[in-house]
Amino acid sequence: MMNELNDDDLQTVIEEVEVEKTSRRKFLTSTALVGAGAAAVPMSAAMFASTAQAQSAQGCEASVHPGDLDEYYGFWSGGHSGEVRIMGIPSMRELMRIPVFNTDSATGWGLTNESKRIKGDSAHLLAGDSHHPHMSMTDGHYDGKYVFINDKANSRVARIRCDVMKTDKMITVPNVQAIHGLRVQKVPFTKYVICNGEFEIPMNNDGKSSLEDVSTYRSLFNVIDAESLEVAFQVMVDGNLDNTDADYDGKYFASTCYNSEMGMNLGEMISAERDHVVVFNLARCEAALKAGQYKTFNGNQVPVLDGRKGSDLTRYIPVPKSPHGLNTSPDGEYFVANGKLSPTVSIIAIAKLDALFDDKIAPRDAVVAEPELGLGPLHTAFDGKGYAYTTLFLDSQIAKWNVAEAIQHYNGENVNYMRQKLDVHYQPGHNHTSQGETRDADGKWLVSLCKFSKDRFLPVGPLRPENDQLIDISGDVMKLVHDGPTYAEPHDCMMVHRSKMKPKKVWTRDDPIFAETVAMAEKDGVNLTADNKVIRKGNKVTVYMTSVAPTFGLNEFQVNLGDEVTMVVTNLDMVEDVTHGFCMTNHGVQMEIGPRATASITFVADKPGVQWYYCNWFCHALHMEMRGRMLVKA
Ligand code: K7E
Ligand code: CUA
Repeated sequence: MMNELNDDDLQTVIEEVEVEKTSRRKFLTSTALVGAGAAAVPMSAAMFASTAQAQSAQGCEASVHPGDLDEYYGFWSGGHSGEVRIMGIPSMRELMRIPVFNTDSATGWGLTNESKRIKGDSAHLLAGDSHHPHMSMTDGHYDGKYVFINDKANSRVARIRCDVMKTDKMITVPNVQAIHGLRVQKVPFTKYVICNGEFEIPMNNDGKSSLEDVSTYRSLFNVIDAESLEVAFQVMVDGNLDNTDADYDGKYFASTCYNSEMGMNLGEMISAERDHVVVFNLARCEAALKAGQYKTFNGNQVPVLDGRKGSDLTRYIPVPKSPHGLNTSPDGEYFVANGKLSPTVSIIAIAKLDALFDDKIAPRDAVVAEPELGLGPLHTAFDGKGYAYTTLFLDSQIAKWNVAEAIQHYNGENVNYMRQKLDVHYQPGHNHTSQGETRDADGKWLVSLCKFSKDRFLPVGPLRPENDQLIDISGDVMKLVHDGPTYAEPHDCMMVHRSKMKPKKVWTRDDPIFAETVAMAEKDGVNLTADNKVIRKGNKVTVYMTSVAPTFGLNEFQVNLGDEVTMVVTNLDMVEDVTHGFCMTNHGVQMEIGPRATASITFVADKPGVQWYYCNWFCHALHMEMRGRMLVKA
């Protein structure tokens, strides 16, 4: 085993990596060669097949043949596209997109009445910036139930129901601006979703209190009930918050804080040598809440606890310098804060936090190591075998290091905790290991979400894709096995074994996502799975219509110019994979109606004459014929 690498071994590893790089370059100049270096090259289907053989000969399992299923579901954020994507791992095939904070033309997300109800007070917002998708857990294991995701752009949190892979709840978090880091309580179960308010603002941000007095600006840590998606409470802190994670004991949450200086421009924000990690004591927060020790702001009822320096609810652990990622090791031992402007990460021993909250040790005594890894450490992932993998943004590398040995080194022992530095392409932000944020970290795959692809793909104009790289970490040496171009901007991802997931194949008629629409039909005396009816109330017209491939229940219906029309379409097909669409031409009206689902959309019939509607999800050989006329009388 190469588990204990000495310096010479490390040199060998580095040389191997160099050889790989060189052979890749050769490959690029002589296309006839499908050689050893091919594993690191963007692959065509043919190359995929031929390297698959080469790889299986080496025992690498990166290839998934046509028709074969992936071992893991990956949930990728879509950054400022506002969506979430489902990837298959290890194939890196994009399996599905889940519109969340964006507006989606194919599914009608943001346009349908059901999606508008879910978006609630932010139904009018058409854009978002999704960063951190994380799955609910039970006892530190993914439970396949929900994925939660933040919207930095509009201070929102949304929930995706994993049985149907659709967004089913959304909240705009009050009293904060820019929800950034988001994670879930891991133990005993995900009662709470935790997330950080990043930008600091006056607590009563009504434009009447001082706008200039920066000392009154605060940011808040937010604790959200995972079932109701309501804010349970918020905690006021000093500085602003960046990323966060939870322990495996159900006791503590921790967040990195950059800009402890409370600077309002770049120079001020990065002047201090140290910022901090804020640790939140959940039991003490809940007790303070119960005891009524909170205030409210901005005219809403959300309780805000005071967790500023000196509070009993929090501890501030100084770490260098503008730390970014915060990651809990899957053995539950450590919080790791990634230094960003410092070449180090800071390892905080969770076992010492009880003593810290009892004031038996000083904050810095909770730091048990500060290994130097390279330039720009942003995020760290774990393999469950004692190794950590840290992205080095400036070095464009992943550093693999041994956690226990980093601690020994900090204690003065002469050990080399660094195992390998692997070039990635280029400038990685987040990385994530298969199930690495749970007790089931299995040390098989590492994904590096590289912010720049530069020369890795055919040029596509000034705007280039990013590059999500798949790295095999099952052996002693990390091996890059796949490049995956992505559109803006997966910040973060997580990978869950397929055994944990139980997605439905068709909708059930009692699904809460369209329950309100069903209730409306009942009030109108309409049986959605049987009736086709037009109901007029004043100038509001509701059209109830079934769909069975390849026909709609109504070939035509009539309205008056200027009527407000609500289409309620129910898909009666029971066949898996037969989704219908409804599109009213020239009206910007489109939506998906999945098998056994109901969907509705409202618009104004503002064009006279014959207006064709059609099915825009390919459902049948006679899909083109699946259409009808709205007759609009002027
Ligand atoms: Cu891009 Cu997690 Cu928002 Cu780091 S964050 S890179
Ligand atoms: Cu129904 Cu296409």
